[in-house]
Parts: sequence; C-alpha cells; structure tokens
Amino acid sequence: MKPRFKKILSMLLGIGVGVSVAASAWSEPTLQQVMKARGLTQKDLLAAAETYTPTGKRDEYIAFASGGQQGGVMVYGIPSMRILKYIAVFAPEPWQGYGYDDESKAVLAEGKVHGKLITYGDTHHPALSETNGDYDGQYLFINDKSNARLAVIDLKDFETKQIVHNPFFQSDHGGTFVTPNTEYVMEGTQYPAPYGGKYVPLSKFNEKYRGGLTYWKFDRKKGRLDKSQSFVFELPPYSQDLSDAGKLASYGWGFTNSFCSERYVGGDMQGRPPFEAGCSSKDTDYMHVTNWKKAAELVKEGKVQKRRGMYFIPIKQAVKEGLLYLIPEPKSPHGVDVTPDGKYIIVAGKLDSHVSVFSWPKIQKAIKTHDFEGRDPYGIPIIPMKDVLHTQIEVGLGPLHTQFDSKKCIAYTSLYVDSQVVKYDYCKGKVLDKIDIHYNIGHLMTMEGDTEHPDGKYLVALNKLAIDRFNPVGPLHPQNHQLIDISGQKMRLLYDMPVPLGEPHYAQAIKATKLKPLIRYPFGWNARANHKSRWRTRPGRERIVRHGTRVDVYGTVIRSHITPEIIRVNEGDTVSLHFTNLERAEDETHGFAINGQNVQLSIEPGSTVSATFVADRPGVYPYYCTEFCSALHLEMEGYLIVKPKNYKAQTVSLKHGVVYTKADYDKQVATNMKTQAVIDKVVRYITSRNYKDYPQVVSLMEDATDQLNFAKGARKKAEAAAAKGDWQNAMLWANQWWQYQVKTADIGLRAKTYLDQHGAHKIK
Ligand code: CUK
Ligand code: CUA
Repeated sequence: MKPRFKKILSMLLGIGVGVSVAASAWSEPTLQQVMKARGLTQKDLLAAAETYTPTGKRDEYIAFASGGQQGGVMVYGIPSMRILKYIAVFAPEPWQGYGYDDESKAVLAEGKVHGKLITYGDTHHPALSETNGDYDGQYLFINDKSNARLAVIDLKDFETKQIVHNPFFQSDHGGTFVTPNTEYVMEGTQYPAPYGGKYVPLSKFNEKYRGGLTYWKFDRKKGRLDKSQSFVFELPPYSQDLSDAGKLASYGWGFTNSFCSERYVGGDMQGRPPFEAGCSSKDTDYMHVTNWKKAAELVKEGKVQKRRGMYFIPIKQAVKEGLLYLIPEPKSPHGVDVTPDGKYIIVAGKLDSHVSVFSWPKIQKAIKTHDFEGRDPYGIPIIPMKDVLHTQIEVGLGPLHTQFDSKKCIAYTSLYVDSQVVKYDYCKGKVLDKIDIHYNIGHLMTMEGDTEHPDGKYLVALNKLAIDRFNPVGPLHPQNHQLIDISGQKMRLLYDMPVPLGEPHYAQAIKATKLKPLIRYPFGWNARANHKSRWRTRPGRERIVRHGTRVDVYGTVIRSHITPEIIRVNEGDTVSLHFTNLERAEDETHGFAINGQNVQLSIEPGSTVSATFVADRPGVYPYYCTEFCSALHLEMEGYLIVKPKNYKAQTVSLKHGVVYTKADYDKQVATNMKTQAVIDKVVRYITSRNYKDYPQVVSLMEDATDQLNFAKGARKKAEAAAAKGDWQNAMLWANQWWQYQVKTADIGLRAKTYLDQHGAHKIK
C-alpha cells in the first residue's frame, strides 16, 4: 500500500505509524560464520538449500499422510516439509469445528458402530482418487483399522464428507486402495471374526470366522461411496493384510496378501502358545487374487445375492465363477505393490530377507491353463508359487513396503529391521543402493508413487520410532518423517520432520498443481454435506424464531459483529444457532464459542454452520468470535440470556455507559467525513486499474460494498436521531457508521495491495 494511504488511515484509527529502525551498525553474518557457529557441513548446507522454501514460495508436492491414532490426515508440502493442515476425519477437531457443529456431528454419526459413537480412528492408508491410473486431485479416502470404517474427503475443501462402516467386518487393514478410475475402493479385513460382530465361540473358528474383501463402489458424481452397489468377497479366516489394485496389464484385478493362514488362535492365559508363534509356523501364506471386473459384471447381471445391504459373494460362488485364486508367498508378508506398468506384483515378507516379484503374465497363464497345485481347505485353487515368480531379490532384513521411481524397473523397499531403504532393479533382480533410516521405517512413499506414472524425485520414509533424534518431550516421542532425494543414483537424506501425531502408516503425495480447492463457499453452504443449508440467512434477514420450546436463531457473522448480539431464551429451551458467514474475502473465517455449552464453530466465508443444545441451566453466557478477524475482533461478542423458570420480570430501562452530547456527535461526523475521503481515494485507485481481471479483488470489492451499504444504513439512523436531538443514539450510530467505514477502508486497502503486488495496470 502507498505510505500516504496507510498514514491517513492510521491517523484516523488513532494508531501511530511505526518508526522504522535506522540501518543497523552491524552487517549480516557471512555464510562461513553461520556454518561455524551452528556446526554445519557443506552437505548440510546443500540439504538446506534443497528444502528451504523462502517466504512466499510454495511446494512442488502436497503429501497426505495418515494421522494414525489421531484419526485424521496430515497435509504437508514437499520438499519444505511444512505442515499445512490436519484434516479431521474420525475424531473431533475443535479448530475446524469438526464434531462441535450439527453438520459434522451428522458425519461422525454415520460412522456409529452398532449404535455406538466412536470418536477416534486408527487411520492407516490414505488413497487419492485416480483417473486413468493417475491421481486426479479430487478425493481422498482413508480407513479406520480398528472399527472397519472408511471415510471420503473432498479435496475441493479438504473436508470429510462421509464415513461408512462395514457391516461385515470387525477390523480392516487392506484399505484404502483405489482401482485405476476409482471405480471401487478396496477394503480388506485384518482379524478374522464372525460377520456382523455376532457371538460365535472360538472353537468354531474354522467354520464360522471369516476374513473378507470389500470393493466399495464410488459414485464420483455424488462424491460418495455407494453401499448398495458395493460387493464383498467372503474370504477364509486368514488374516488378510494389505491390498493393491491391478493397473494397465492387470487392470480389473486386485491383490491382497495375508498372514496367519495357519488359522492359529492364541490364548496365553489358557496355556496355549501365543499368536505370534502359531501365526508364523508355516513357510508360506497366501496372496489372494480377485477379479473385481468380472464380479462387477455378475452383480450387474443380477447373479449376486445381497446381504446386510451389500452384494455378497460366497467363496463357493467366487471359485465357480473364476473370481478368486490363492498364490503362496513367503511367510508373514506385509506389503503387496503393483508396478506402474501392472506387470509385476512385489511382495515383501517381514520374516524373509527377500522381496518376491510375481509376474502377472505368468499368473494369467496359470489361471488360463488351470495350473493349480491343489486347493485350500475352503476349496480355493492354489497357483504354484514357482510357476509365477519372476524373481526373488535378497534386499535385507524386514522388508515391508515398496514404491516406484519414474525410471523404469526401479523400486524402493523399506527394511524395518535393518532400518534402511533399499533401491533395486526388479526387472533384473539387482540391488543398487541402500540408505540408513533413523529408526525402524514402516511405509515409504515416492512422489505420485502409486500411479501409472510415478514422478520419482523425492522419497519420504515414515518411521516408527524417533528415539533420540529430537529434543526430548517425555516418554511419548514424536514420529519422524524423513525426506530423501532419489533423483540421482545414490539416495541422499535431506530432512527430518518430527510429527506430533499418531503413528504414520502410509502417505501419498500429489503434484500441487493438480489440487484446486475452493477459496470460499457458495452463499449459505453446508460444507459437511455439500449442499445449500436450509438455515442460511441473508444480511438484514436475521431473526429468532420460536416453535414451542425450540428456538432457532438465524444469524450472520461479518467483520466485526455477530447478529444477533443478544439472544434471550427460557430455561429448558432447545436452542439451535445457525450462523452464515457473509464474507467473500479470502481467509476471513469467523469462529464462534459460547461459555459452557461445548460449542466451538468454524464459520468459513460463505458457509452456514449450526449448533444445537439444551439451555438447561439459567444464566448469562457470553459468546464471541474465536478467530482474530479484524481490529475490532474482541468486540465481536454477544450474550445468551437463559431466563429461569418462573422468573418475575421487573421493568427497568436499559441504561448503561457514557452519556454523549451534540459536541461528541459533531466530532464523530467530522471524522467520518475524513474517512469517507480516504475510502473514495482508494476506490478511485482500484477502479482506475484493471481490477476486474482479478477474481480475488472483485470479491474484496463486493465485501467492501456490503460494508459501505451498512455504513449508509447506520448514517441514516444517526441523522434521524440527531434531527430529534437524541444525541445519545445519534453519537452511537455515528460511531457504528464509522466502524463500517473502517472495515470498508481495510478491505479496500487489501484489494489495492493485491493489485500492486500482482502488477495491475491503469485502464483508460
Ligand atoms: S501398515 Cu503400518 S507400516 Cu497399516 Cu500399511 Cu505397514
Ligand atoms: Cu470474527 Cu473475530
């Protein structure tokens, strides 16, 4: 902003203009001095230069990482590793009002398990929606392992829109993974259990306990998972683990591995050897190969029965129709990852020092020629491992998960026990490089690493332990995400990011340019449900409506007041507050908190947010805006007055505060006139530029116009009161007129600054 404007505005606001500090006597330290003082090496400086992101600059990739037991998703930029947001999913999050407003409570309620509200999640695998095998930046899915739930996040506003509970499963792990056009979202069980959570004694484990794999149909138009069009594969009570969807060559198929195909049930207190012994006694477990494309066709032809509101494919039917096969894989495997071309499936076994590379063409051939070595106890054909293996590569101890490079045949696998990442060529079966990780890596991710066209460039190691890496903060340590450069032949560690969240399992990173989130909502939007709110309220239409003991407050928020400022109800009333944010400017969210009611709302520009509670205790409850939104933010306040039952009102006139005179009024009006001159100047400046080319500025101008109209309204009231000699009200309304002017000027100057910074030019 031009100093002249700033100075005038500051004068009017009564704020002194800061005196700039005289040029300092000492000069900036040299690079060498900083290196010496902080003990940095040349290598450190290089890593710093590769990750440091100067103020105003943005990241090339955006990562979506599981928040683990925190039940949400963490969003950060790469390579800066700067955290941008925690998306609330399965657990309440007050800053976003998630779990505190009626709209998000409805989303959380969708995730009830047998009627119980669950307010945490154990999130493991985020999955970005795909179109033609590449991330499209539209949606994000994530699972809750402990409660067998999935959630849908819309990347238009980074909000959770839906939670679904699997009516069959008691846990899930092999989700979420999407098919190449997000036709389906895969969700596999982890711990076998009787379907639907029924009681069946453990002695009936083999007969009645089951695993499973659900293909949730995604309705992209609605942006919702459609339970009624989804199907579930019945699977044996092997502990199914991770999944991945086939792509290109293997399109139409899915892969899910398992551990504990021994079907062992522990019971240390019953004198039985523990699970860990019984679940790793055999040399191999099974990879499950499922044909979802053909299953979808059968569903379409009406050949699949429904159970629990979903299509259900019994093992028998799956075998008969050729939808399900097993392939032995080295014992207790973890990750199963399909290569970008879809030709290989890489399985890494925790207890085996190899990665096993299975060949899709060979698997296909075995299926076609009925090359089976037998059937499992449930009648599922078993394809001989040796016939479909491409190669096995000795990579190190505890291999878990695999990700891919932009370069052909190059993969990276995490080594949990060795605490390393190994880089290798899976076509030739050759190890190329290893790098030490600090400590115990679980998942790893490369940029767009799950797509048909990975970007390579960076790899993030998602580690289980931080141990002594950071400043100690008590026995519970932060997690550690390590950024590694993979653009060259040798991997190079660039950065350690401590994360004070739950255990990181998986993450995915997308090119930042693919994300196009909203800046503001359409007017009166219910952001959780993605439609207009029935409670939206236009300026000037605020009202309080009573129906029996229910009181609906149709309110608005805009700098710097909440309408209404006084809400009177009776003890025992059900109060439902509905606030619409009238702002159009970017980042003008207002908060709303009220004493003692567990209500904390985040009302983003354009949105309408509700909160309902019973006013069960008489009293006076201050409420206010919780976001520092303007100079008069603290004055964005009001009172909820809950009148006791049987209260006898006394008539007392509302008198408080200072008494004003004509002189006060005249002085205020003089100030208002000067302020108007500043506003006019700013407006002239903006309208003489090509401001209409900047949607940001256009919406700021709309906001400014609103405020100016409010100013006109207040001015009329001031002048009417002055005409009657009511100097008290004349002065107060004159002051309110000025408040609106100040907001107008503030918005106007923001628009002007934007134009100056974005090279707007004069128009003739
Ligand atoms: S899991 Cu945690 S490191 Cu749930 Cu994919 Cu492997
Ligand atoms: Cu709105 Cu502070």
